[in-house]
Amino acid sequence: VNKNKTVGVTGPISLAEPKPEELKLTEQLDVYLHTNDMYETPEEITKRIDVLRKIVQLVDIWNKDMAVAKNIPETSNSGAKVYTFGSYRLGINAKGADIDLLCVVPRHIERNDFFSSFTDILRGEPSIKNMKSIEDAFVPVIKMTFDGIEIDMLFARLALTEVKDTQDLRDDSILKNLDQKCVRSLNGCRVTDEIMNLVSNLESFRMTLRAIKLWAKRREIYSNVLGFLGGVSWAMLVARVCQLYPNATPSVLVQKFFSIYSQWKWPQPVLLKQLSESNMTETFSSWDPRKNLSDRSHLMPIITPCFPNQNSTYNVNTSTRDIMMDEFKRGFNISTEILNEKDSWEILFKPYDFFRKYRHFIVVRISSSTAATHLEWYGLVESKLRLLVQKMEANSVIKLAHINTKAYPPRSDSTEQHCTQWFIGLTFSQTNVKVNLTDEALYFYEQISVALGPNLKEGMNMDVKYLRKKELKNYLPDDVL
Ligand code: 3AT
Ligand code: MN
Ligand code: MN
Repeated sequence: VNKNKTVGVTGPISLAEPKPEELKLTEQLDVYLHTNDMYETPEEITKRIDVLRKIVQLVDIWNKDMAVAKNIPETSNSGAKVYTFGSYRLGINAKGADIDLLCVVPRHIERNDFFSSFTDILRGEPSIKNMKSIEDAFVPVIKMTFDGIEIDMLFARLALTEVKDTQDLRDDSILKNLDQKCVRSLNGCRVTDEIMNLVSNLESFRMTLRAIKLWAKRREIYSNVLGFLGGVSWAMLVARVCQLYPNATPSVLVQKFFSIYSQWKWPQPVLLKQLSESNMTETFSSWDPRKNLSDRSHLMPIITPCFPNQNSTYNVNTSTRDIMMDEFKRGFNISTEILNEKDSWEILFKPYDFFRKYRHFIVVRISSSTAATHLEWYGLVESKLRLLVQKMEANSVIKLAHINTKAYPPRSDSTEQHCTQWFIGLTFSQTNVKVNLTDEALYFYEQISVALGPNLKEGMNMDVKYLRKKELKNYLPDDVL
């Protein structure tokens, strides 16, 4: 650890070294994280390495095939290389997490080859189940389960004749002449690598991030698609705290995290370094509220540290921001008590008691005739739920609309086989109001039907309904309430 390295847009707030009590609290935190599935066993770690090795072997087979098909002499750098990103690359993956991979190829191999000849090779591998290639997505991806481990595999084609083992993906010049899909696919890797580069004490960063991720999941505020924050945003928030307190131990970093973000003057952005300068700004637009009107409406900007800089939190709305700010304040109070040895860690990680917190709810209930249709239907409805929340927020009668990040199955006595329910907790700005949310529901139906377009399948059903607290028991499985 280089203790004098300055990283970040401003210098550190404190260089204080940990005190013995703080180290003891860090140890207790680590025990808590271990007993709550935030670490894998040595066997699980070995299994991941095995799976990765097998994937690289399959890529090597493909490389040989490609050399022949493209009539290119096969050298060690002529084929595809596999990079990891996401939580596995950060070294913080919990039990059961996926592995995020990026396949980087030289210019003679095309995306089309990845989604045809490479997927053919994957199909021949008996350890691979549930393979799904999604070629026409915003970020094309092959999803699969390899020996029980979920894999997301992206693809990027560089404008180079060779990809060397030492190729650093953080180098901006590799983006030149790439198509948008490749730039987006490279982005995950570039961001993960740059975050790690911008933090001086990786071990402290990792433990703190594991703690914050567990806390965010327990408090129901971990979900990019629903308007809360996803893994990359949480990682950047923690990284910034590590920059400000480079020598602090995780018990202190957790408390500083809450202290800083409970007082943060949003929409002031969180930055890990100055916005990147580039001569490619014409081709790839970076987040910049001085230039782009739309960037000015972002409520909680947390900006990725490489070009093109992006706001990782554009889904945040005023309800989700207020909910997260309340959680930061709660976290600050409790973690301060913990540092004063008046509370224990488990208080901080107490699950959010969603169904007791509200008296009024909206249930969005979907069902499908087959499992395959349901997967598609689920993804589509989930990706639009924040629009319903936003619409409800715009209604002056509603003070807060809180979407629960967990989706629930129906009661065991339900006749529907493929069914999912989401719940929104409501508070009103006046008492004794007569609620009529028909407009909001209609708006949501319309958004869904526009998004579905011609993909509407028979057996896709949806129902949006207002519920009082006492009606929840007719919808939720017994063990939830
Ligand atoms: P987990 O441990 O997997 O829960 P993670 O941080 O690895 O945490 P993900 O696997 O969901 O989270 O995402 C890893 C990265 O993949 C983050 C982002 O750069 C990219 N990514 C995730 N979801 C999408 C998406 N829908 N479209 C494009 N990129 C995505
Ligand atoms: Mn992941
Ligand atoms: Mn993933």
